[in-house]
Amino acid sequence: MTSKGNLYTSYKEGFSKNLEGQFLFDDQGLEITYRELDSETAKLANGLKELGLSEGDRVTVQVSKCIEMLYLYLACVRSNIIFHPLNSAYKEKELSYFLEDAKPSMFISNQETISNIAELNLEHNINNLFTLNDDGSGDFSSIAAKDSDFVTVDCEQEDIAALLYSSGTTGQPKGIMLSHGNIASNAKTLVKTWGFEQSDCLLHALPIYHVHGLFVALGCVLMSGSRLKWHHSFKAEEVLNSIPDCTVMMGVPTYYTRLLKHDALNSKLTEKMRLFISGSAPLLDETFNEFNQRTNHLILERYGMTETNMNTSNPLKGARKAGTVGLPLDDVEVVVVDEENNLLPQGEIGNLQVKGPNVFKGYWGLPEKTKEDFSEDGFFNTGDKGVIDEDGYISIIGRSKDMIISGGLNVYPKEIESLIDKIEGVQESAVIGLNDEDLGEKVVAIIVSSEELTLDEKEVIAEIKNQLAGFKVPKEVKFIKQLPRNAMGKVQKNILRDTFS
Ligand code: MLC
Ligand code: AMP
Repeated sequence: MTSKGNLYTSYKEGFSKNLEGQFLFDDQGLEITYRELDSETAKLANGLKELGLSEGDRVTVQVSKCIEMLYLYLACVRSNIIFHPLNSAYKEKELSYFLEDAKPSMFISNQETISNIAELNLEHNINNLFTLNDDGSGDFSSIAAKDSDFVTVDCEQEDIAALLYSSGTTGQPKGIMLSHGNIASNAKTLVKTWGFEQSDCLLHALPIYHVHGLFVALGCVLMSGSRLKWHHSFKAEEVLNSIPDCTVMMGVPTYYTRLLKHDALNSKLTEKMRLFISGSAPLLDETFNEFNQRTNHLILERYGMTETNMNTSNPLKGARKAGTVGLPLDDVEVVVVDEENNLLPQGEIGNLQVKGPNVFKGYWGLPEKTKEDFSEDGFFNTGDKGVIDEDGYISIIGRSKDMIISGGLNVYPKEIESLIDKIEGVQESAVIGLNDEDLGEKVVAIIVSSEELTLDEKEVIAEIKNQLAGFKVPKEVKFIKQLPRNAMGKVQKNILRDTFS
């Protein structure tokens, strides 16, 4: 039976030449070959079938980064079941929203979350609940069947492989439907663009609940049959120790600024490395230059987003220009347009739009919103502002969306403002991103409090910390008498940024 449209089939085409070779290893003695990967994911896919899951069902997983999660991702892909990963930092309120919206047939999380699931009062009933704890314990292991033969499901390239949520300027987070074809085409293009070969070894310290660590990093390895060195999370000292074992590293800019703080980072340490790639947030020129001085490597910056996978990249061979995100990938079209969707000439700043096989199928259950974000000629409006230089290189100049990127994670001010506004004593608030040496941008809350009640920074931070994932919690709170507003009554966040930076 053929299964040409299935993403796993494309992955397997890439790694089948190295079936007996190593796929993954770590410093604790873990080693997995491609054959093991193939049979473990087959057992899990058989298990999902025995539990009655069928094509198009959602499987939500909220666990720390672990091999089981990686197996589950591939088992879902093989079964044409939609994989829905969540940041393990999300708190109850955030979690309930995702579970109500995605309506999964299966949810896997740690013991505490699964035990408390009744308290979420979900309207949607989840038939299959499994536990997987940080130490690997839990009944997740009972899902896998004994049979390690599984014929990867034949499906259309258009079928949805994964659902990843991202918020927006207004409203609740939206489920981004990524198809088998979106993920496969992008991974294939990246393998070619970045010259991945079987002899490569990727340093993998990224989380696997986002496009970057899940599709870009894993995709390049699987499609080229190369290896990866697995890190549970990014810890600079551990990553430095792994550099001599690897040939490629992918990271957000914070990874590079943190590595630069260590004297051990030098050209001797990185001599076997052939490529350092950065993305998910802007890489500062000074980071690019300092990294080059210390290691002789020019970090290759690329640009993408959850809705589109990767769009542009500085070249493997050829000039890597600091402050730019490079050229459109081979199969991706990038244009800069004005507010009326008219194409702008080279050198003018405008809205960045993209088109290609990498671009998502739409927002889960939101056809109208999907339509709004695409132009009539099928380009997706990224919400980023950009400009193209005389050599075709693109620079991201800013964002039309009100979004903060902290350590590579997106934070939407509205979500935090609406919680702050509910705190007794708060009249109104504005949440902004201020430059931060470590995180790129840090979340800062500006509050106008009522005269009768005195509030302090600690109280506000504690209140938000109770309700939202840690990366969204303001690092600082400032109190002012009045928010600056324009003639339309809109808060002028640029003035606040200038005042407090
Ligand atoms: C953790 N914390 C953060 C944070 N991550 N605060 C702000 N921003 C972040 N990104 C907080 C925690 O809540 C905690 O707070 C404290 O920091 C320590 O937690 P930690 O888990 O030990 O943090 P740390 O290991 O330092 O993590 C920072 C990080 C990590 C930068 C290493 O966030 C990370 O790996 N980021 C990468 C994200 C990523 O993969 N993005 C790609 C998105 S895909 P407290 O108060 O409890 O101590 C995408 C598309 C594309 O954008 O183009 O790629
Ligand atoms: P996400 O919604 O997490 O996928 O984040 C995507 C957003 O991250 C993009 O729309 C950009 O604003 C930003 N981004 C990703 N890569 C880069 C980069 N190299 N430079 C600047 N911004 C980036």
